[in-house]
Amino acid sequence: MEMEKYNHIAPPSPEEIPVIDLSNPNKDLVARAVVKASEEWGIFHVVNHGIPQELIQRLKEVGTEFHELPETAKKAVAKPEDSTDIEGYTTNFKGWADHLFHRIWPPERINYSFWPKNSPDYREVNEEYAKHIKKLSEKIMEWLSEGLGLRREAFKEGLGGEKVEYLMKLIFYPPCPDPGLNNGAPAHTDFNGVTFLIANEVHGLQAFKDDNWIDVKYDDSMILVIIADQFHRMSNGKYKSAEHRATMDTKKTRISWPVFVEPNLDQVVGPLPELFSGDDTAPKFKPYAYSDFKFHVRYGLPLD
Ligand SMILES: O=C(O)CCC(=O)C(=O)O
Repeated sequence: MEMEKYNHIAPPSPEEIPVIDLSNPNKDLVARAVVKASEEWGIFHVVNHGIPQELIQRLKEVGTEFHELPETAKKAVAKPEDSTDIEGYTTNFKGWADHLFHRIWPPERINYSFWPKNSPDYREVNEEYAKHIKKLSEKIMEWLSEGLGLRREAFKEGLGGEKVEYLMKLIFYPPCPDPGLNNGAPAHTDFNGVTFLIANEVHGLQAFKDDNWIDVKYDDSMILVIIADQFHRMSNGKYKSAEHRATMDTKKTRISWPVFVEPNLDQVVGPLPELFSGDDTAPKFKPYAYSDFKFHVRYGLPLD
């Protein structure tokens, strides 16, 4: 959800985004750290997440190779002009950036015509990454469910179960002579359930907390987890949908690879009904079909 009012460059705050080590054998401690970070920040890093470093490196390489192709070659996966779907390559889609979207899960929703053919490994690497991200995402959903006292399947089921979609977005932010002029990605929260992000060595992502923009610092060992609007609503507001934005570098191209975990367009998502059994807490949000939710936000219509 975009929030233009915050679209200014403010001095960063010294606070640091939480880093959670998923290899800690005390899984209760890990689960509690994930829940706390989701309640207080809505954004956190995970390390020792089980996704092989080499796979992440290959994912970045095949994406960077695509970026380095001539513009005419990139048009092979262009988003068709009459398309009502999001998949495909667009330039200056929004802000100072080029984007390539393609789904990586579930298999029946994959359209390989939007997957670049420049690298023979592109498909294998992305398919492998999809399996790992799905596993990580489902683990985090289990912890978030249990953190609310629910069955561990509650979040996944609420988002659509086996129909949950994983949307890869490659974002290329070219160098910008005056980063103050334009933000690569204006301040917003994500529409979907949860987002997993990696990026190249050029930093630029910032998160908004307690009236400050905080620089998101990362290294290759980290995957950034961003709690988004649907998880905020499913948890009846307990988990925070993190506002964030991307600034640009004056000299280098920044590339990021967020994967958006989202309901399919027909899935109706709202506060999880199990939250309201037995006490007098009332739902704070109305349920919406995901397509309808996006429509409301995009056109600034009141939601609740
Ligand atoms: O490029 C980034 O680091 C952030 C991208 C982002 O916020 C988005 O695509 O929603």
